[in-house]
Amino acid sequence: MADYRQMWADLGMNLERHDLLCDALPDAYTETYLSQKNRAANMDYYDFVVAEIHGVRPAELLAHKQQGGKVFGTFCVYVPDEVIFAAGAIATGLCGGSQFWVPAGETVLPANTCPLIKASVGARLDRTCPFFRLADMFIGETTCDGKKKAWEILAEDVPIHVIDLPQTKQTYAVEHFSAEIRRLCRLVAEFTGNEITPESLGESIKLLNCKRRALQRLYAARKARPVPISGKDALLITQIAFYDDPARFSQMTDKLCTELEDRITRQEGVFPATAPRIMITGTPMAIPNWKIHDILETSGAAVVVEELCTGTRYFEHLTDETATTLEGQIKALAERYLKTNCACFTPNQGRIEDIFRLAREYRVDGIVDLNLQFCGLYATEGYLVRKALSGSQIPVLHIETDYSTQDTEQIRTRVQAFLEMISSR
Ligand code: BJ8
Repeated sequence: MADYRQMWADLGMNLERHDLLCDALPDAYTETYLSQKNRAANMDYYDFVVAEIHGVRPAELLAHKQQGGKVFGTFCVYVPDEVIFAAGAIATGLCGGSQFWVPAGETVLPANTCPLIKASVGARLDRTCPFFRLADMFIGETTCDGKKKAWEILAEDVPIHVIDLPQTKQTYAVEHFSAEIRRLCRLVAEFTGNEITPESLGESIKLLNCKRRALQRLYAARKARPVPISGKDALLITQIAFYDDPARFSQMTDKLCTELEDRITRQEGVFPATAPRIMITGTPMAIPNWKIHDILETSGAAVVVEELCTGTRYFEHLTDETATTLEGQIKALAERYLKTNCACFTPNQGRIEDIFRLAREYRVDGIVDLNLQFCGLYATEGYLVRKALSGSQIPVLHIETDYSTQDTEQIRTRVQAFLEMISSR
């Protein structure tokens, strides 16, 4: 990575601790990613993004701020980034996926909080992530109890706006969420000093739809047998989508997809065509959480789809682009976002239908039902998911884990037994 120490110091980061974090990443990335065989050549863009993870993009955000622009940090796929971009600001995902930040999170949160929340709060308090320093305002949401309370703690340190997400799919939820998007429009316009117009919102709706279409194309390539890209690489691309420049990301991902489609024509895969095809469903995997994909794929499986927020929930639905008034666009956004099926909704039958549909579309041989430790929402909904799947022919493995590596070998043993069982069917 080029020398960004002055930028990090100016952002008030703890450079000594940050060095420790930077020291660990190259080895972990080489071992997990660069050691993969037969990767697509166009993965070099994403390798570059990771190599420069605390440099290039933060420097772009800083340049935007120096020209008077604002940066908003977000934590959930229900936050309508369109509103932020429509005001000439930049949205960047902030969810923490590293064990490195968990201890700092635990200084203010109960230890039995999910690692995603602990790492997200810890990344801010630890002062070792430039994205958490650069964001002028954080946007939270009322999805789970742990997050709701975490916003109050973060608010002691950084301005935060909380979106009240309805947790029902009843028709009145669209009205409620539309009101919340309207409230966000007012706040963002006031904070940036830039009016949101039907033209600017229309443009940002197209911009983010374009990013979602690129991800849809990427995932469509994963339906092929043999699969032309590893699950690990696809996960990385989705993680990067949360904070890269959306137009550049779409362009680079389309370029990669062209290569993948050529591979499909040549029947060229990263794994043998006989590798068991696995879907992962459950809690999101924020960068750099690659643990379960790595265990599965170094044990002989091919992860072909993720029913996760770092997966299909992020991009499957597009926003209707035809509305020409702010009211029409806000309603279109509310309708689009409420199609996402997070376990914080009740009932959440749509997620189970998604799992069955994705299993068919991606021709999966087995499902890993993944839960981040202490996520009560997904752990509880897991009962309903497994019960629904028990009536199907698809084997399911339930895994509960955190960000540490302590249980890696134990999980590997269970994964190997699961894959053997699938192969012997
Ligand atoms: S839409 S999954 S990104 S809330 S894992 S913090 S739910 S205790 S991340 Fe999520 Fe939005 Fe839902 Fe997706 Fe809470 Fe569970 Fe932790 Fe979670």
